[in-house]
Parts: sequence; C-alpha cells; structure tokens
Amino acid sequence: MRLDYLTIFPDYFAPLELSLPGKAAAGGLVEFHVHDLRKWTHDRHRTVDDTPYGGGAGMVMKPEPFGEAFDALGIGADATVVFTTPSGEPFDQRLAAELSTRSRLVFACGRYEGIDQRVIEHARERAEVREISLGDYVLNGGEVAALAVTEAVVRLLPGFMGNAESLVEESHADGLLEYPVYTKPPSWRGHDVPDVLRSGDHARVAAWRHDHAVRRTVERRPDLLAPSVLDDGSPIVRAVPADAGELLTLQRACWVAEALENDSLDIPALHETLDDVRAWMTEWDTWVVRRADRLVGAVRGRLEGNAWDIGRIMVAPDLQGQGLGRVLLEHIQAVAPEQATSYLLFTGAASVRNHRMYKKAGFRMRPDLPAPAGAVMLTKGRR
Ligand code: 6GU
Repeated sequence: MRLDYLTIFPDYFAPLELSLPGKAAAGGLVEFHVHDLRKWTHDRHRTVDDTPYGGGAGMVMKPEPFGEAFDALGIGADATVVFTTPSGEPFDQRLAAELSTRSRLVFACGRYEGIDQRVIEHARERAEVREISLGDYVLNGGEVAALAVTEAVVRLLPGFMGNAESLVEESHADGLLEYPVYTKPPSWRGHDVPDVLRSGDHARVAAWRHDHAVRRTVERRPDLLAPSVLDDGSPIVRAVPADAGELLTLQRACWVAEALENDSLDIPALHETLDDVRAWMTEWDTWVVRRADRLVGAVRGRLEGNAWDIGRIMVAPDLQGQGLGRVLLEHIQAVAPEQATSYLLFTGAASVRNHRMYKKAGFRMRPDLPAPAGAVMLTKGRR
C-alpha cells in the first residue's frame, strides 16, 4: 500500500518512522510519502488559504495547490483520497478494514475552516473520495486524524501483525469492547487478579471474559449493542430531555391505580411538576419505549452505593397486562453498571400485582429495610 499526505505541517508525520508503521515501511509493506502543500504555491508568501465567499470567520484552504498536487502525484482511479474533517463520516473499525483493502490512500489534511468544496468535487472526478471524522470534537487540523487513520489501517494489512489472533480478539472486532486484562503479580497494591482467571478452567475464563465484555459495553457504549426490543420490535431507548412532558403525563396516569390500591395520594409520581421530572432525568438513567410515536413505557435506574436502584416502571394504562413492565424490568437490570452487586426497588405495600411481577423476576420482599411510608422494599442479588 502507498500512502500520501498533503499537509502544510509535514513535521506532524515524523511518527510514521517510528514503531509499527515504521517497521511496516522498513519491511516494504507500505510506502509513506509526505508532501508540503506549499510546494504547489507560486506566490512569495506561499499562500494556501483565503477568505470565505459569503463572509464569516476564519480562512478557507484554496483549491489550486490541491489541484496541482493531485496532478503531480498522478491521482487516478487506483487511489482513494481521504479528506480528514470533523464533518466527515465517523471513522470506525469497519471503515479501517475497508480502507485496508485499497492500494493507495491519499490524505488531504484540512486546516483553518476547511478546504474549498470544489477540491472534493474535483477529487471525486478522478478517484474514490472519503471524508472522514475521528469523532464529535474539533481538532485544529486533519493531521492527527490522518495519523490515527493510518495506524488503524496499516496494522490490518496482511503480514503486518505478528499475532493474527490478537486482531480477532481485540475491542470492536466482535462488536463488544474488550474485557479487562491482567498479568503478574497475582496481588498488587491490595488489588487481586480475579480467581477465575488463574483457575485454568478455560470454559469459565471464556464465560467471565464474555460477561465482562458485555457489561463494559452496556455501561460505556450501549449504542454498540442491539437495543432491547418489545415483542412488536419497538426498541427501548434512552430518554432525551424532550421526553419530559410525556413522562410527566404517563406517570400521572400510571400512579392513579397505585393511589387507589394503597388508598393514598401521598405518591411523589402524582405530584411532581415538569421541572421535577426534568431534574430527576438528569440524575437517573432513564429509558423509554414508544409505540406509534406515543411514549407508552418507561423505567429508570441509578446507583446507590453498590445497589442499582430501580424505579418508575410505568406502562400506559391501555397496554398494561401484556408483559411490557416485565420487559422494562429486565432491561433496566441488564443496563446496570458493573459496580452494581444487587438490585433495589420499592412499591406500594398493597400493590399486589406489582409484588407478583417482582417476585417472578427474582426479587424478594425486604420488610427489614427502611421504605417510604406505605411502601415495601424488594431486592435481588446480581449474579
Ligand atoms: Cl478528521 N479533523 C479535524 N480538524 N477535527 C476533527 C477530526 C478531523 N475528527 C474529529 N475532529
């Protein structure tokens, strides 16, 4: 693979000589060619930018130096031109793998407010073009992004890695984050390696690793997991601030039955204001489910010490009795963070239907634990 870099800061690419990419170059697997874009300017100041048409802040990179560079480098159908820009498509392992199949990558590194759009249009007429972003934040220029893309791509080239297995096992290869890893010594500064990893029981080790990969992914990157879905396919998704109004309506509707069953109006869910709901949404991990655009179910959880405190399981009155509450309860347990060692919830002391559902789900009544007036606590250990 041949890689070219068009930049006004060629020094940024010194690291290509180092470490693994450097080794790949020395081994003949890749060729790096770094080009100072100013080489293709002709004025005394070697100008590469100018003010934007239409006005506005900042400077735009001029088209001519890029055009001349493409000509000089013979950019044609065998090349993929990569524009690194915060407005590009998100870079991920799948894209790295795709780029690793190309024979030539040409990185055009933007600085200032971006590159004149006609450069991208022109590049499309002579090569494949990808506009790529590292993520939702802004760097000063595309150079660091081009280096990151390079490292992710080059290490996937056949013959690059000594150990092909570590390519398969690493984070993202199977859609999960990697499990925690340990090496010697078995005990260090009061922290022990989990016993199962030293047991020699390969099946238990594999199960532990999978379990922890899933937990990490749930906690840090729930977007990587297939969403929990109801029988009809509606996904359970994280609540957004705009859901507050519908949550308020739903909880007022849902807790009337509780009030009647427990013969008390003294239930916070019935009295909260829109601002109260907005406030607790910032403190609780809240999930909602919609059916035909209507918010019909919700649940929330938050950590209290090592207990995952579950609450506000609500199902629209017309949809109760169909198992939706049970699915929401399963979901909120599944998304509990790694530190959670138990689940905790409370319900009205006279809410018999709730008691039945929670008992079926493995919760036990805990009359020994303090509960709000007229309510009873239930707990369940996490496996
Ligand atoms: Cl590719 N370029 C710049 N300038 N900022 C970024 C980026 C790229 N990716 C994330 N932020």
